[in-house]
Amino acid sequence: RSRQGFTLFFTGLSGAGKSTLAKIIYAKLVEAGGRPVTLLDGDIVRQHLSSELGFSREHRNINVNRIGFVASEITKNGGVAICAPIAPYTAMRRSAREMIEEHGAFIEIHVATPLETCEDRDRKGLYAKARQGLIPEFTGISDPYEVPENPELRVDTTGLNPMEAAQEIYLYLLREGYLD
Ligand code: GGZ
Repeated sequence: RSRQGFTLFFTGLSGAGKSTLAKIIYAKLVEAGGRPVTLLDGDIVRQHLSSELGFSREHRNINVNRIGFVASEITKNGGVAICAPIAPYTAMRRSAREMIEEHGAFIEIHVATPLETCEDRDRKGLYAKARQGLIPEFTGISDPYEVPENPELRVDTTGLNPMEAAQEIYLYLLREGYLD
């Protein structure tokens, strides 16, 4: 495993903590040295790679496929790709996995913070807007999130601070030999 690249694929609701965890892990992996690390954060991807897309199932599929493709290229070249889309459908996560596992490991991390917690936090005010019907097809409110059945890792950030949650992920990578 020490030579192959891998992809960390965070999935979960808006506000679950995906970006925060992805950024911490990114910094840790950069600091640890070794393989080049690329962060494909949801915001950045939506801005630079998928700016024309909305949130219909079809558009989400296209978005997650693009992320999967870029991550598979990075993985193929021995790098680490860190992705953090909502990726609400099992089928889209499966196709990303299939694409990436041709070249290296796919580590799916379900950020399983419950809707209730995400909605309480509502850091961007999106849940309030979605409840008012101002954002159609909002994941968890008026659009589905299919819970991953067999992720490599599941973290719930409800009772943990982000550093602690990131540490769990880091320890997993160590234990599984990804950081040798
Ligand atoms: C879900 C939406 C929506 C709708 C805008 N549903 O918390 P955020 O704001 O910063 O992250 C969410 C982001 C989700 O984009 P993704 O590319 O990760 O989604 S997917 O994987 O399904 O393609 C949220 C914001 O965009 N946002 N409208 N209707 N999230």
